[in-house]
Amino acid sequence: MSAIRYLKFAVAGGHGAGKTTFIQAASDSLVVTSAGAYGRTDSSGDMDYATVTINSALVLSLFGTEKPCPEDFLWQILIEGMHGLIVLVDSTQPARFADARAALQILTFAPVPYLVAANKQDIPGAQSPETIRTALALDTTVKILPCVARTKDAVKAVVLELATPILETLK
Ligand SMILES: Nc1nc2c(ncn2[C@@H]2O[C@H](COP(=O)(O)OP(=O)(O)OP(=O)(O)O)[C@@H](O)[C@H]2O)c(=O)[nH]1
Ligand SMILES: [Mg+2]
Repeated sequence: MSAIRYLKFAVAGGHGAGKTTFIQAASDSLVVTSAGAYGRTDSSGDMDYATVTINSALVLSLFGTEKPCPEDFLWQILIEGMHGLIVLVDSTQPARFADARAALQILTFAPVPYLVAANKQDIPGAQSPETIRTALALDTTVKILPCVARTKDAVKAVVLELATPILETLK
């Protein structure tokens, strides 16, 4: 029997991109949120956390955060030993696509494998992953996957797309 692997991922993206929804859909437990640590009132929280049992061999910790916040101790805890980064984009809000660039700045603190999820693809008028790639000037080596964060299977597919190659490197 193979050992259980534990991976730690950040789920980042702008206000309303779907971070809490994504983590809740992936998780079998309730998402824990550190509400109000920065005194913000415009957000469902500053950092989300949940564990996700993908299968008998893989358990994930998912942390939701908007972008780097180096002065915050919770953020310091997040990047310690982080294995991967998922950046969510609200595909229906082209004016907010630049939020994803801010989230990608996390890579300057933790240079880990990452992918971009073009979220809210179920909403009419959502921009395609390739349109978002162009808008964010991401080259073709960056994975951009379509996503509906309200759907457990879609969320797990995104998570596995990032986890699978990371697990290969840990073998
Ligand atoms: N239709 C649809 N709605 C979504 C999807 N993902 C998120 N939403 C909705 O979008 C809104 C914002 O989602 P949240 O998960 O709260 O976004 P967030 O990134 O956690 O936002 P903040 O914590 O405020 O920064 C909520 O009303 C969600 O139900 C999706 O894939 N499809
Ligand atoms: Mg949230």
